[in-house]
Amino acid sequence: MSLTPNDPQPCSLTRFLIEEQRAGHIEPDLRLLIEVVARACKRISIAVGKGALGGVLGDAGRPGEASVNIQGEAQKKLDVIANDVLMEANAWGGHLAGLASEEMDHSQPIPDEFPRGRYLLLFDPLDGSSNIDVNVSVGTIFSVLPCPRQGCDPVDADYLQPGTAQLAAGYCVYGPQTTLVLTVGHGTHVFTLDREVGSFVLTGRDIRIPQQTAEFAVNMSNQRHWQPPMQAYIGDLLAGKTGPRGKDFNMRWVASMVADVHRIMTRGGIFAYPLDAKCEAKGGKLRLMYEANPMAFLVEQAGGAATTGRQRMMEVAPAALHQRVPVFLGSRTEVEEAGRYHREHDAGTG
Ligand code: AHM
Ligand code: MG
Repeated sequence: MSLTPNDPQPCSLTRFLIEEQRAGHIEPDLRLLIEVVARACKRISIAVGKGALGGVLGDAGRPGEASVNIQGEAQKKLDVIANDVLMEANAWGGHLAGLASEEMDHSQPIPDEFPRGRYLLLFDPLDGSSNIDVNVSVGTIFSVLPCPRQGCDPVDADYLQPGTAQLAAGYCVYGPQTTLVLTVGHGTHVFTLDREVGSFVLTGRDIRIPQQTAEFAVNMSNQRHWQPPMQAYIGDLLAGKTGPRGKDFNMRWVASMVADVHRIMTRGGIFAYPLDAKCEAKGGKLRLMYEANPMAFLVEQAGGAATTGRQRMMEVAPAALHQRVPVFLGSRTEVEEAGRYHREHDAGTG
């Protein structure tokens, strides 16, 4: 076995994080936090992988009385399991001051019996859960913020920081492979779970999203509900080679944001969940704090862009924990192009 600095051993997540700490990119307690979240993701991956054999499929709640979260969405059993796994794993380590989840009405401070840390953790425990029962990829998304008031019980208002304040963000896709994608503000890195060893191994250092793309991801069934700039933008993509864009575009839509974003991380593309007549009153479909912002941080760190169509995502000033926003993210040129349609429409020149 080689112990030289250039040894070709696979780099585990643990080693990667220790090296990030030595490089001054993260504090030791942030390293611990990320390790704990990754460990929780391994447990969720095991639960997801058991499927029907684990009795984990289907709706939460009693038969005929589905349990509903703060978003008014029916919860799946695995939504609840994944939330419990993340809550339990993060309660006692001393690294967090509080946590907030898509599945919980309000944020929760760390219980009094445990030491308080300096960070706030936000997560969507199982994104794309409508796909669980049909064996399509789902995932966990998370975001880490500094706790602005040290030593006291953080409340929802303490979480209302723009995406630019994030110290770390990541997602874990539970698909054919379990893949963790992470940023601490120094590039975006991919780790694949070695199921035999039980450890995440670095398989993509500093990945880059291609600037150009000919692939888009959007729920086309909402087309008639979209606003004019989105109608115009997608209309021009669909027009293909003979249209104003002068090239053919392909469409891919998994309906699991983590899976759609992971494809874009891997080979480029644009993901859009715009405002439509159905979600306009709520401000959008996807949630800013634990879906859009962590994805925006990861995408920007990989050289891509993320906006609301009208504003850089990470500069949106949040007003509520479960706030929703329109989302455009992925290959930089294409996200900028979608923004141009919005600007020209708003200026009356589109
Ligand atoms: P969820 O967090 O309740 O699972 O909802 C988020 C999901 C995203 O993963 C996906 O992009 C979108 O909702 C799909 O919504 P729809 O199929 O309603 O268009
Ligand atoms: Mg979600």
